[in-house]
Amino acid sequence: MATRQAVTYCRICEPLCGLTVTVEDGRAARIRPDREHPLSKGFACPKGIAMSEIQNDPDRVLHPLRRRGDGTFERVSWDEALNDIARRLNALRRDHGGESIGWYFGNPATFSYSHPLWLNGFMKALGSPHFYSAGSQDTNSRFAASALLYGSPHLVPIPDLKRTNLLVMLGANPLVSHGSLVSAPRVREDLTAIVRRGGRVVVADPRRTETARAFEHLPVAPDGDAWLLLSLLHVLFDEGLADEAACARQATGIAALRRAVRDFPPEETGRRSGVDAAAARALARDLAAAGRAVVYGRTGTCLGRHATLVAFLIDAVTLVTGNLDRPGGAIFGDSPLRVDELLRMSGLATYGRTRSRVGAFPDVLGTFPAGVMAEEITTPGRGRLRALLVSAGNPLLTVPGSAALDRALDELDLLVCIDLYVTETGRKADYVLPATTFLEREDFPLPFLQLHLTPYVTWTEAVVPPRGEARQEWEIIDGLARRMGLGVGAFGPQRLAHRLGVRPSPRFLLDALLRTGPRGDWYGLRRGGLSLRRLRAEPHGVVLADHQPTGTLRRRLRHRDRRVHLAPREILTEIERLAAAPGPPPEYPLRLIGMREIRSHNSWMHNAPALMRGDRRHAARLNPEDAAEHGIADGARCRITSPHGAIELPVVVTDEMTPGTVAVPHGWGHDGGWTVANAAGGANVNVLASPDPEDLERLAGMAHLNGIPVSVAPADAPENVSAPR
Ligand SMILES: Nc1nc2c(c(=O)[nH]1)N[C@H]1C(S)=C(S)[C@@H](COP(=O)(O)OP(=O)(O)OC[C@H]3O[C@@H](n4cnc5c(=O)[nH]c(N)nc54)[C@H](O)[C@@H]3O)O[C@H]1N2
Ligand SMILES: Nc1nc2c(c(=O)[nH]1)N[C@H]1C(S)=C(S)[C@@H](COP(=O)(O)OP(=O)(O)OC[C@H]3O[C@@H](n4cnc5c(=O)[nH]c(N)nc54)[C@H](O)[C@@H]3O)O[C@H]1N2
Ligand code: SF4
Ligand SMILES: [Mo]
Repeated sequence: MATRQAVTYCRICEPLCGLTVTVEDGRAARIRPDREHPLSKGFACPKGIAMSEIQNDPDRVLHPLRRRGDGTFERVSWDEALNDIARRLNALRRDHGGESIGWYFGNPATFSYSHPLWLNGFMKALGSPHFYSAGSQDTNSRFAASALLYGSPHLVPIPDLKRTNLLVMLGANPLVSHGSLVSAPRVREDLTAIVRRGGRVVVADPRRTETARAFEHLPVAPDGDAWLLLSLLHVLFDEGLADEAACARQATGIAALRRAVRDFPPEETGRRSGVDAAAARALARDLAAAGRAVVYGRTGTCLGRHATLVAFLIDAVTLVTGNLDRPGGAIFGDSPLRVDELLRMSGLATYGRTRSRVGAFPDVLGTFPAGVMAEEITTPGRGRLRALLVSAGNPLLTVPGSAALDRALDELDLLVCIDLYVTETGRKADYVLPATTFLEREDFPLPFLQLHLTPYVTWTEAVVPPRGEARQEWEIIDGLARRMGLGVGAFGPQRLAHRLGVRPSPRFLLDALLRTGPRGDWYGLRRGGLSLRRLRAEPHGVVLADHQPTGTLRRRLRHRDRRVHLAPREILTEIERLAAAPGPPPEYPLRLIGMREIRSHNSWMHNAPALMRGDRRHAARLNPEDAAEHGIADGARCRITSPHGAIELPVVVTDEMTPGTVAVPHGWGHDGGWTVANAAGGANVNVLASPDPEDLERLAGMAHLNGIPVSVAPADAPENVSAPR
């Protein structure tokens, strides 16, 4: 047997941990953490290790599949599949225009350097606004806030964990999620080090999470963050704690912001934030006094009713306490590629340049909220969405209002999924096209370069050849575009090349961007500069500096006045809307929030036996008081009902939940082409979320997936309900 060790990096979540793969006869037999990786230094979580099971999964789709009339799939050749898809898409273009064709790309797409590049080019060539992603269930509020604050949607500050004295974390659980919108592979160590050097980590969360337990827990009400942050700003201004010099130097709109928060003293907001006045005042004072402090928020704050406002206020607090763009505060990561310029030149760095047909939502980086897809499909008239392609996503389990989306997908003329599996969404598809896993493709961490706490760059070759007939997404897109007579060009240079009749590969493009970037070798003019060849020679990657730079704000800002805008009209309006927001409906007394599990990854790793060991079950978590009040015993099945649907799950009664909240992980309730995942049972929690575009957050179209009003009751006949097998 031919055995070799290959070095690569994990592309499941954001730390991008280094991996060593044992390859036996061209097969990825085993995965271990890469001890020589300069940042992850031998760390990898169970998901990364279990990727070998996904890689070799007998349930993987290895050939293009076409749906038969009876709902089963038959194998077809790539030519048959792509020719027919191209023909049908071109017929739609002819009859209804390019705007009848849409694309949804899921979370794993952003871990490939080539997939988003080719996809953007394809959608641009098509001229379709129907571009959707997991972003409206994840980060788009953060991008919208950055557009308002900095004039640049992709300029996202990262918390300088390595140098801060006080980290206030809202709605994030990095000990499980391993960090998001910041790449820090040994995040537990980084957090522990803050405490060890005399600092503090405060975790504001409705659940006493793994991270909250390890540090200081500040219980908050679901959707309470905007109230809390407004009250912190109130105290900072009211008690004269604002860093006036920083405000004057960095921002405009301070006076208007000060006025806007006047009516939000902690004594008033406590009822909505769940944080009592004394605690909020103390936190504001601590933030002002810490010297080096930073506020950081993640999905817990992005999937609420006021997500963009919350993301905005997080940076506002950081700025007003003098902690923006300085060591230990929130800092702006640099990239060895000219990402800012490239995005701008390619017209990709947009917010609100166009509006969606349904709901009139502003685009965020060229995409519309996935929460409107269902209505875009069912609403007649010009611009109706008639064909949908889905790559690396499973919207039926991840987008709000699953039942409505499920029905809407049936009305499509064509649904195509590009995936590793026949997912729940894929089951409904006319074609399922097999994609390579990340072990089967070369890669570069393009969107994560600016998010690395320690500036770092790496390149990997494919570790094993594709199984079966799996293809990389860019190749599939290219094949489709050729057949449709479209030129795929997202980037200026790429477009130019296409016009000249050349179709440069992603690898070629990347090398050119790297070599002509700020750290490039300029084709030999700069010794020791970066090039693909140099990165190939350093498989564990290259650390570029100890820390991301600070003092770069002025250069990075895109507002013409080179100031952070602290009082844009959109935000002042949101604050008014917040103040007028009605309380929750009395018939749904509890609030449903999400949670992530260490051995799950959204909806796609429940088929790996190593992750499902120990009879894992999908369950809801409920506080003992609520359980008693509603007559639900630990381990019993409960029924959770929202205005939009109901699910049944076993209950774990635990005081880690604050009273009045229920937590349910998403991505369960499988019914696709997977053996292990289907057998695990569980329920699709997103049937409880609203399918109504009216219920999406206004400024970024964020799905409302945290803080959903629900009621709970014992499931009708506990013994008779079929328990998860
Ligand atoms: N209720 C609730 N819903 C949520 C969330 C929540 O917290 N609560 N979180 C939201 C968040 S943050 C996210 S990111 C979304 C995720 O939403 P989605 O991206 O729609 O869903 P995933 O489950 O990540 O599905 C990824 C799919 O890509 C496939 N895949 C994996 N690798 C590759 C690859 O390299 N190429 C291709 N072509 N396919 C691949 C997998 O098999 C899987 O089917 O879910 C969102 N939904
Ligand atoms: N093991 C594992 N790791 C993952 C993933 C996974 O599915 N499994 N998914 C990856 C993805 S796609 C992402 S985007 C990241 C997400 O990374 P994180 O955002 O760090 O992950 P979550 O565990 O969802 O943390 C959200 C927290 O917000 C809390 N919360 C809910 N509602 C509110 C609220 O209204 N206010 C506040 N303050 N808190 C609230 C929840 O209790 C939860 O603890 O994780 C990534 N890493
Ligand atoms: S934390 Fe786990 S899944 Fe995420 S990159 Fe590291 S090994 Fe991969
Ligand atoms: Mo995500």
